[in-house]
Amino acid sequence: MEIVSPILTPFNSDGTINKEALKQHATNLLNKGVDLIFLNGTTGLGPALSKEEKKENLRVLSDLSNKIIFQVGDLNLNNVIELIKFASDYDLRAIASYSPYYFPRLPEKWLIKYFQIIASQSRHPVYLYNYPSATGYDISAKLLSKFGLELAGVKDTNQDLAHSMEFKTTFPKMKVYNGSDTLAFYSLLSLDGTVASMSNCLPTVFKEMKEAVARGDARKAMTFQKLITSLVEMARKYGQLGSLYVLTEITQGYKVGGPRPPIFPLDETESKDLRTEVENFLKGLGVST
Ligand code: ELE
Repeated sequence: MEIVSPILTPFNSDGTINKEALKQHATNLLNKGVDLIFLNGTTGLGPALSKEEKKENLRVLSDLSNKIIFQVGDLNLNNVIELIKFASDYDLRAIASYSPYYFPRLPEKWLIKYFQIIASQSRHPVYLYNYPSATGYDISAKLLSKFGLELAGVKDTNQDLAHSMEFKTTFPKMKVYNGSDTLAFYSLLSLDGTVASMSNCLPTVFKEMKEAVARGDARKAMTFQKLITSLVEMARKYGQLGSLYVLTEITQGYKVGGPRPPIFPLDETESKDLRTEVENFLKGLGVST
């Protein structure tokens, strides 16, 4: 049972990556009980990072590399292969990729071919990052099975937990994580773990939820899930990706820079309103974050 944090990428106001903030944030998350870091994911603004920036993120976290799943997806397969080659010098947990996206009506065969090429190039285990609502393509257990493609793991970002569980029943050895914050408790309970964006700002809550699940205290674990879901709702009002930077600063007490447009930072009033709402909400609960 693992908590995987899709780490945000901290940007400076000039749009460059704030490397010190990234290092500090990753170290803090792991110290507080996060098991693995998912680098260059959606929360890390992966599709908006250049291949050089994706490499830079791994270089910055090279000391922690055995706790890293390195996301290499790109619409240019040459870039993907270059990132896989780059990653071969690091002792990673796995590499991962979302499917090609944007282009409509890609044949199933091409989608599978993309992952077959990745698997043939990587010396590390390969995890599928399946996020149908973002990519437009569902690389389901059925599709993998239809083409006989076996991968080492999957992060399935899907509101349908049964869809994630199907990977486990079809491929019993596959590591299966669900990527929805609102299903984190259920993912810890029934899969190999959760990849949850809110673990950026609530690492201790996730750790305590995992411990509650481990000792069979589902009721307690549910109280943590409710807290996580409430924060998701607060964050979504202002744009979840931008809000996470503010939430992390509020709960962790250090600055993690901001996002990079077109993922816009919250303006001053929005940040203040979010802070007030979150602080009031957390005050009554007496939980550590
Ligand atoms: C999730 C998104 C999913 C996290 C990543 C993640 O950032 O790489 O709102 O459930 O679609 O994919 O946070 O968010 P929802 O794995």
